[in-house]
Amino acid sequence: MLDQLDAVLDEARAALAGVADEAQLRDQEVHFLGKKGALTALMKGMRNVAPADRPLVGQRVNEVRAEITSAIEARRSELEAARIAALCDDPDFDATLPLAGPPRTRSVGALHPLTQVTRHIEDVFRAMGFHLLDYPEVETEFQNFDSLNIPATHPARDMQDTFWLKNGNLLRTHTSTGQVRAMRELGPPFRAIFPGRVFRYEAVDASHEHTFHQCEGLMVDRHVSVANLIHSMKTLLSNIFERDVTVRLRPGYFPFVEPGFELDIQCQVCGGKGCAVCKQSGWVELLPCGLVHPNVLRHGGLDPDEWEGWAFGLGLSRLVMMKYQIEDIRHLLGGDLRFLSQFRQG
Ligand code: FA5
Repeated sequence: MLDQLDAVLDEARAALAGVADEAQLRDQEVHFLGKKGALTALMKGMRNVAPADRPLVGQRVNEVRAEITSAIEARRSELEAARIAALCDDPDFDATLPLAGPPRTRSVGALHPLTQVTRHIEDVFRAMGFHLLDYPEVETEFQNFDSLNIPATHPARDMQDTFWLKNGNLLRTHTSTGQVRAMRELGPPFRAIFPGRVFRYEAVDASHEHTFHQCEGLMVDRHVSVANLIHSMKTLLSNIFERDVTVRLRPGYFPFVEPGFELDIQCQVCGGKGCAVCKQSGWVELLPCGLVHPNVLRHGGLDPDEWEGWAFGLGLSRLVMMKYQIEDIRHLLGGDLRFLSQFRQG
């Protein structure tokens, strides 16, 4: 039995030396170590070995198996090294190409629909002489509330549920935080937009996210008018939708504007019939606005007897929903590529 084991080992070594590629190597692996292989066949003869000799023979079987296994691995490494060396010597070999399988198509990224619409808005307002500004998402309580005529005791603070940070700062609940910053930075007269992400601690549904996008518009001059504000908003909407959309203007209350308005758009998802997005009303709140409150101008370092302003706070995420008739706001930041790939351009 021991002689037979040595013979199998010698046979294996000779066979492995003659193996030319991985396929042949696998054949030999099966031939010597497989379930029906030479070593297994030998082991069946164990029952004929005298009981006293079995431990010794068993140990030798294990040694032979280990030696054949390591000889196979060594041969595998040699073959792989030889294959790579041959490739390196081949002048036609291109290491950047996939080695096997069908040719891969390159997947091309695309701008997120929110980014596309934001850029469109920026173009429209830049053409009308507006600055493009960018402000922090982490803000002070003063900037988010007090500077906008919303003192701590004001019930309007409850209108926007807030994510507070441990250090007393907060995640901005609206882009209006930039109003006073812009007044102080630019000095009047000026006109500016500041798009960005905002956060609210509120229940999420088809038209409400905890993280969404707004775009603030602000114009300060000696004399501004509601007519001018409405014209700017109409220009925005006609450029974005490139089709007629029905809107309505109604009075709205915000402590930082006086008078204040709400511009609603007829729901583009259901065509005004009523759905989950518009909560069966047929209308979606889109563009609150108004004339800047004198207290806000004062916080911006401006004399309200000398300067006037108008502002709007566009619900940018909702605008994207309306433009593309998206039936749930949660698709926007959900990260599902099947959804996003629909907005690939060109
Ligand atoms: C504001 O945030 C004011 N800062 C807007 C403003 C600016 C008024 C300047 C006057 C002058 P409001 O909370 O209504 O207002 O939000 C503005 C818009 O953001 C809404 O009309 C809506 O389109 C959108 N919006 C509000 N909450 C959510 C939400 N949870 N998810 C998605 N969009 C929202």
